Amino acid sequence: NASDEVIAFGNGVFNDKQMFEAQFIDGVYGLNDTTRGKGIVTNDAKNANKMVTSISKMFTDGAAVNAHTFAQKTYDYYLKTFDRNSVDDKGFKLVSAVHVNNNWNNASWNGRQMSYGDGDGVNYYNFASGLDVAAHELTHGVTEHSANLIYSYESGALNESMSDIFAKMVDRDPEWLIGEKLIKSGPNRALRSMSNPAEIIDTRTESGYSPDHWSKRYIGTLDSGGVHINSSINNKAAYLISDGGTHYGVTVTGVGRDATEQIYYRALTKYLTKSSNFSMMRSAAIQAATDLYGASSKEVKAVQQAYTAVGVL
Ligand code: ASN
Ligand code: ZN
Repeated sequence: NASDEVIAFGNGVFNDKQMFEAQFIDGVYGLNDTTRGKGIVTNDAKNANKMVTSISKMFTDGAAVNAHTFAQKTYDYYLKTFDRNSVDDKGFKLVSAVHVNNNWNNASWNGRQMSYGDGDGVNYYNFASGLDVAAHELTHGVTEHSANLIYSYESGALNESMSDIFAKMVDRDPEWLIGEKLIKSGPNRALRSMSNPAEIIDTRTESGYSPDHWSKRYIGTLDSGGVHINSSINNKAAYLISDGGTHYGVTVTGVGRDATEQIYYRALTKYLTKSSNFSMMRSAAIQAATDLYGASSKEVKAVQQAYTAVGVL
């Protein structure tokens, strides 16, 4: 019942102050937001997967506070930016589970809900702590309900890249790092870098770093054919379209995030299909930019330059 809806409070994993819609029912407050789509609910995997509750309006589970508010922020981003009502554009109920598994160093989308691990506390902090992680996982839902890119090899790398691209559009991180808040210790300062993929050590590749060009793509079978590895090639293209730069001698004049997110959203929801490859991604982005800004626009030029810069023709 929406009339039981209240504004509640809490601190996130890093003591970030959050305010959010919750529900007051049967004398307790619960992380159930009935004001967005068909609802946003946050559950506790360590308490029989029941909804996270609190006897006061101040919630004390930082992971739950973050998972709940970040799902709300991502929902609001898709609604405001693309007039999309949740992952299926029909208000799909957004359910998150926190404290999943033991010391789990990951987060996931399984087609029905998001899950967040607490991290091992040694190399990683709690995976619910990053807005970009929530936006990444939720974008897997958007992709599933649009292009539905098959999660292996090139189409899988594009699927991963879409999640990274919109993660950085939601949080507007000027550094374009993925999962930077999760890192407690280790050789890298983030899981991935969209601005400079080659700064990230990745022992699975021949170079030992994440690929930033088609010629450096990973062709092995690990990671479902390198879905989290080759995503960096498309990530770099998206970064160049937005912010510009010179990469392997090719100069791109950036057109900013507002245009870039519209181009990728239109490509994802109108032109890409489940078996699209990188070359088709280039064509889809050019077509999307042409629809939105015209064939001789600076946006179309930026897309062409960016994909040429990463070796995708
Ligand atoms: N966090 C990862 C992802 O969203 C989980 C996975 O490996 N599928 O891609
Ligand atoms: Zn992913």
